[in-house]
Amino acid sequence: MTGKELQELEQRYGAQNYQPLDIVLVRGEGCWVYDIEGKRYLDCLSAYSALNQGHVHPKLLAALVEQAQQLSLTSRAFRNQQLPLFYEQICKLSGFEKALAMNSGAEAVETAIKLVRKWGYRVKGIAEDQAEILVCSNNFHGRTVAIVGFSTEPSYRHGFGPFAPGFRSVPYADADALIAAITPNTAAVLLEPIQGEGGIIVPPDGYLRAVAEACRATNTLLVLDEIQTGLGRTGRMFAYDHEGIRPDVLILGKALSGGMYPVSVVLADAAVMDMFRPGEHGSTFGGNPLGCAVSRAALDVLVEERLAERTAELGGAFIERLKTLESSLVKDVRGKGLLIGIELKVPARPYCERLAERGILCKETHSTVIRFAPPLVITEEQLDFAWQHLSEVLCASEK
Ligand code: IF1
Repeated sequence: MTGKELQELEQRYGAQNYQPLDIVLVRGEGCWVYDIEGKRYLDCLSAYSALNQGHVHPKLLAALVEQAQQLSLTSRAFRNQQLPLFYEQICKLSGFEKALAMNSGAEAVETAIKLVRKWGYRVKGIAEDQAEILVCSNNFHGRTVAIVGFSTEPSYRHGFGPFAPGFRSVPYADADALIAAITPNTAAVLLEPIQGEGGIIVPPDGYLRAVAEACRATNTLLVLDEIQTGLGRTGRMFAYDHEGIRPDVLILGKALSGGMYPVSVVLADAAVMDMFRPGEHGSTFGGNPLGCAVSRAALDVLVEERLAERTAELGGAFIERLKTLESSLVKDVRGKGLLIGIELKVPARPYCERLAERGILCKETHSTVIRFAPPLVITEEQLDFAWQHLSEVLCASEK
């Protein structure tokens, strides 16, 4: 079948909840992907940071194949050989005492919400059904009904109510506003260390630290959604490492399995995680041996290939380079590590399309921001290639 035929088939039978670029990808290797016509592209989106380890990493592939030949799923009615090893590895890597595996990011966020509510009632002593969770404006935590219910983006919410109560939103990157909103009924604060979908919004230095201190002082849990920012993306293993703090609950997904299989996890110390008793939470696929085996390999790759350290060096230099772009189109360049937003004064989509023609895959967010987030295994030469085309496309109107 041709790319055009496949596109028409998808259009005819598929729900219309996306508007992708019309590029049909068939193969990937490292930072490169190939479309059905054999054209090669540098992937500068990496499936929204799920492919930190690059496409089809040989170690991940081997782990997947080896485990798939043995056992894929037990359900949690029985034990398997991979889950305990995965739990040990992710706990040691993150420094948390306990882990709870789920599948998608949104599921892990829902899990964290249940966890902190239970803690709010059992430990903080909040009256039944009065627990409140503070979230931030412009947030993105997934697509479930509870989660879109506290989104401030109309297109994510509109027509999907009624929504779950118990969430209140405060302005992002404003520690004073957040601290002022904490009440005795506040079980937790939930936020992203850098807002990804929100447009790569980097809060000022000290923001997370101030929020963490206020949470400690008021006996409120700090829940960080590092589904997009975690696992090396910002140049540290976790984005909160930049601030020298530690949340009470950490949510990971995406790159946790290097794009090979959906795996997410909620991490906390025992005093919080032990709120869950048998029967109170679960998932058919959560913690399955296939996902755990892939995840273990994905974590090995992050550490062995020093992806966080590489990202700090390469990403930091690339952001500085982007800031030297002399283009009247560019309004702002921001980000950390290899989570970079190039904000234009005009819609970004035509520029993403032009870049795609030149063999660079990017995706716009919030209509005017080009999101630049390649796999963390990207080389200096590949970044040069991206730079050359980005600068030509963004400065074309200058010449
Ligand atoms: C899509 C966006 C990014 C996330 C954070 C939870 C989740 C996400 C911080 C939910 C997911 C994904 C969803 C995906 C595209 C992508 C995305 F543009 F939609 F907003 F990355 F910025 N917390 N983000 O970023 O995780 O349930 O999807 O596994 O197409 O909706 P999930």
